[in-house]
Amino acid sequence: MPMTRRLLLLSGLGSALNVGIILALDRWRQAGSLTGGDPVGATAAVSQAEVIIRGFQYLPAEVILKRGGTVTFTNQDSTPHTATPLDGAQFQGTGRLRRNESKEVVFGVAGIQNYFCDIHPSMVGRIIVVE
Ligand SMILES: [Cu+2]
Repeated sequence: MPMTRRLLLLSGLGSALNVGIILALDRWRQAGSLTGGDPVGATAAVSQAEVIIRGFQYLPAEVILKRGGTVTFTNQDSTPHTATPLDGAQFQGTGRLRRNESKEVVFGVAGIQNYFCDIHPSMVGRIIVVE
């Protein structure tokens, strides 16, 4: 039955293409927004991370952290900045960091913890806390 076989082949190709597209999208998303490793999952998660504040930006703007891990925020700008919980994020903000000041913050709650600078609200970042 050549016709059936061809249909099966086509539908097989279709799903292979779909998988390819999904993988490509994941890679694209990863390249655009994440620091590296798997887009989700504990393999990419670290227990300690550094976020540098420089040029009115959080570098990196996104960190994948194990629950209970710590992030050290350091301000390298001459202007003061903060990392303040946004959208109900659950962690203790840094308060005002002056030039070359650092603050270590513990992230004890899993989930996407968004933050911003309450002096310059267009500055935003996020810590993705995983189990
Ligand atoms: Cu700021």
